[in-house]
Amino acid sequence: MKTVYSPKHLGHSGNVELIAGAMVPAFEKPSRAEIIKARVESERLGAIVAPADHDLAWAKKVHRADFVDFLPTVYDRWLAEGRDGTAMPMTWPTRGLRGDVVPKSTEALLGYYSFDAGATFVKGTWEAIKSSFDVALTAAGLVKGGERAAFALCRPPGHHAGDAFMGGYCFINNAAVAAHWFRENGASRVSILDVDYHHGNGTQQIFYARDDVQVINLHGDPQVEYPYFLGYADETGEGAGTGFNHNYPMPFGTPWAKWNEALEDGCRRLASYKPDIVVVSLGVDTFEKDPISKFKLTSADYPKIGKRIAALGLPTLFVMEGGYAVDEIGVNAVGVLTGFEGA
Ligand code: SP5
Ligand code: ZN
Repeated sequence: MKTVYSPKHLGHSGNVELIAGAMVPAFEKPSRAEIIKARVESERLGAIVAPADHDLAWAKKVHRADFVDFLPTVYDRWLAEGRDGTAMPMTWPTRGLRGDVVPKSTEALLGYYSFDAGATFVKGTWEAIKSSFDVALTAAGLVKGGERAAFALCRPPGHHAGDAFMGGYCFINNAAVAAHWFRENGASRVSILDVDYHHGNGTQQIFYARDDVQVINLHGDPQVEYPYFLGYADETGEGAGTGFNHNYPMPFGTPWAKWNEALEDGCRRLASYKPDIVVVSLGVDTFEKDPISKFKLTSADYPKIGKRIAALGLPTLFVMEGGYAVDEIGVNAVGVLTGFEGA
């Protein structure tokens, strides 16, 4: 399969993050995508192609226009207010505060448009966000054009970003943009299978009331794992979307055998929905050595994920999400793809 990749992600670099009470270099860093790209090359997965420029109108189909329009302005505004370094929010309009006012300060707007402090900006961040969006839509175009599968090597990731909020290293929800694009380009139904360790709260929120995009999420139990406030098993959709959202929260320490039971059940539900396309939110932070996660998958398990997805027999778009064990991220992410190809 082809991989779509842009070097523009490299400008989203040098960010710091606040984790467990300490400021540290961000776990979501450029070497992640570079190591995956190198593994795509050494495994000869297929050609690596550059993305084409796409209109942000496609982002505005799943995100609020004012949110999308804010993103390119953030870092210049941050500098204009006399700051430098990593731009991040530190105040949020939670219960008891005014959710209806739109302040002027950049820090306040960052809080207005986010749910945590994890989506941070440096000078090259917007260009990286835009390139990641272009990568997803270019890869979607390959699948629409008849390829069995394509790999969108997106960075930054997207699945925590909702209609008008960023967070968790995510800004534009690349998988959601692609899924909606498929809907407007010939697909009647699209399934999103999110195998990242963290619940894809943004993806769930975007499609929660829709019956034309099914969302299946396998993840750490939100009672004890980020993003904490969404991803419970009783969240099954609302209105027309009732019955089209499925969550599989799992405890710390979950090994392949248990995780695979959830994958099987998710794939069974997916197949019975009879989608025209599958979009896989591909995170490999389920890995046993992931520095911020607590599942126990091994490198040998990732090809099995790909093989199971291939058995669905559907056109498939893989969209890169998380995975922070950088030394093994190439082996694990590309392992899913070679497992898919070999099946
Ligand atoms: C795309 C993606 O994978 N985003 C993940 C964002 C996670 N951010 C919060 C992580 C909190 C981890 N807490 C455990 C700390 C262990 N030292
Ligand atoms: Zn994750």
